[in-house]
Amino acid sequence: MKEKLKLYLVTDSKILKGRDFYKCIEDSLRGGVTTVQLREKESSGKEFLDKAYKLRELTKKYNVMFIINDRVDIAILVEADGVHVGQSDISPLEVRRLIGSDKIVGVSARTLEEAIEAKKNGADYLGVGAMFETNTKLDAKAVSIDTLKYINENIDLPIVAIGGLTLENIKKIEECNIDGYAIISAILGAKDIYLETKKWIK
Ligand code: TZP
Ligand code: MG
Repeated sequence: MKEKLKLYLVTDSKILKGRDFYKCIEDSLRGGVTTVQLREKESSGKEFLDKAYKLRELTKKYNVMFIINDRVDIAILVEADGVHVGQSDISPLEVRRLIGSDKIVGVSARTLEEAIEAKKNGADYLGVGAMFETNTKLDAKAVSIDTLKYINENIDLPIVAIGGLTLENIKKIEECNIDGYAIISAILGAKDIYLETKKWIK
């Protein structure tokens, strides 16, 4: 599980500026991302389901974990590996009741209290952020590096950091010893997604 969280790509087709969605995601898979989360805030249900079926196939081909943001129904339909929910979404407990004990539930947390609650409610991993300034999620609230470290030291769950991560600024959070980096723009905004992903893997 920890291995699979190392380089966690979150999708947002807006960042692709018209480039082909599947080609871009496949470039990142060839480059070595270890998880793909389908997160398309502007897709209709129909578009989201279509993308989910196609990414399920692609992630299988590359033996990569496939997580769906929010839409438990779609995760069940396409047999995704799991679901990721935030603090204002349905509780991890309810997600678990729907998707079953063999699937993965990821939860966003910004404080130790939220992290403790998420673990109590059956979370398998946590996403913590936004660590740095981001233009991708406009309502993202900042989390300090000290808080990331504090959560990681006090919670026995794998943790991925998210929010404005770049190859430069991740040096600032290396000391926190977390399990992975979750990224949108630093990979999907790159001109050559394949080469950029390889740089992250390195
Ligand atoms: N949650 C907190 S920040 C964020 C999400 C989904 C956006 C991350 O995108 P980027 O482009 O890597 O900053
Ligand atoms: Mg959500």
